[in-house]
Amino acid sequence: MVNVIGLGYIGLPTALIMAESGTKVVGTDNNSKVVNDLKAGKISFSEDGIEELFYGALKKGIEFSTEYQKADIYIVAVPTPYIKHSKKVDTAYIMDAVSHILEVCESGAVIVIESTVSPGTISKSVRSFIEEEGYVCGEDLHLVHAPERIIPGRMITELRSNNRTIGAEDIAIGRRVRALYKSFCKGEIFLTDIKTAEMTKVVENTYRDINIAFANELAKICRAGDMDVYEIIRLANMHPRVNILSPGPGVGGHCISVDPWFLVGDYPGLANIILAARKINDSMPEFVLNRVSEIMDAEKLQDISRIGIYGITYKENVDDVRESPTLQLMECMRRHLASGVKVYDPNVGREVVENQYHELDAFLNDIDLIVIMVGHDEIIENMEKIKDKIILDTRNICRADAAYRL
Ligand code: SAJ
Repeated sequence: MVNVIGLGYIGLPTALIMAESGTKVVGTDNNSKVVNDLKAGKISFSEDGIEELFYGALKKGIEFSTEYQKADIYIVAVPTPYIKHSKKVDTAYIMDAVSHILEVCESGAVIVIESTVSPGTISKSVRSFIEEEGYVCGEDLHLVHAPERIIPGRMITELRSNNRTIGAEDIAIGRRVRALYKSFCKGEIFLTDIKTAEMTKVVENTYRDINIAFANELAKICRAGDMDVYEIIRLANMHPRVNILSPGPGVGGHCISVDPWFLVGDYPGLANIILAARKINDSMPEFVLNRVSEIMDAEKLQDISRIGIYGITYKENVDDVRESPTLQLMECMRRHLASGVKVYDPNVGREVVENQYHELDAFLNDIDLIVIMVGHDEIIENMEKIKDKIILDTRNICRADAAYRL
């Protein structure tokens, strides 16, 4: 039996896919609303293919509870933010989960941490805590790290197809956990030690953050030098060994904008490119605000309340607003005492900002300048509706001659 701890963006799809593939699974979350909703057949976020998976898992008998269970394998998929002042990983949610597991688990249980952590965390924090509680790791309990790699928007497909890395202290235990993941994952699963698996995961997200920062820096250089950054990246990427990502209004989400900080926090003075990349990406909302102000001057627009921000989520076609560039932009505006802009996102039903609209036509009626912060399919399909607006397109989804760009 597997007890999945944390039923959020990663834990829930993982619990569902394991159950659907025939493993007996109980999903546990300390948020009783999440658990009650799941028991009532409601999922708290949307994701391609998750409904079908949910029904498949229910048929196979998945259960949900606020209580930790007696299980052979525990999978911990809880958030790991960074501590704002030190930039180090905040393990509070993991430690809470592990202490609850210790209350119910039996000898021989395996604890698999899926949450992203900085290299050495599982040994320094989790292992030490377990041993302080009187257990012997490797005998009474086994620790494994199986970092998730799935991308929101394609989670279910990627759960089935991505290669994975699993770090274990004991090769036999690593093989056992690999067999569990193999029940639904067609990708290759590589076994290594825990610290290597921890570092590999952080490196993957840091690599992407640096690549995006490079694109964002190029956007700034090209703006200053009057060059077309998109055309330049397109042509440079024709080179067989160049693959530059796309500039944008900033980097959000709970992964790429968080994990690189762990290395900055643990290796200050060494993590230089990593820190610079974080700073560049974090500077993009301010850069967008400067572009808005330049465009307002160029278009002789004075009324801030006629500006509309399209998109609140951290990227296209998801409903997650964590660390979103739009929220960072709103914060920048507040600092500059600019208020009254209108905001709209088709995927965000709940009220998260002031002057938030829930209907595209009503939003468009009330604005002259639209700042596209997120390239949701909805706006790509409705380009006709914004053809008479002044457009700042931060995602390069409009025709080049129809919009201002970064
Ligand atoms: N972004 C750009 N330009 C790009 C690509 C992305 O500005 O060319 C922005 C996005 O708009 C978004 C942010 O970066 O604001 C992050 O989005 P993303 O799609 O790059 O990544 P995430 O955060 O949704 O998911 C990442 C993935 N990691 C890698 O691709 C290395 C995913 O595979 C991980 O599982 C996930 O982090 C995680 O949970 O760690």
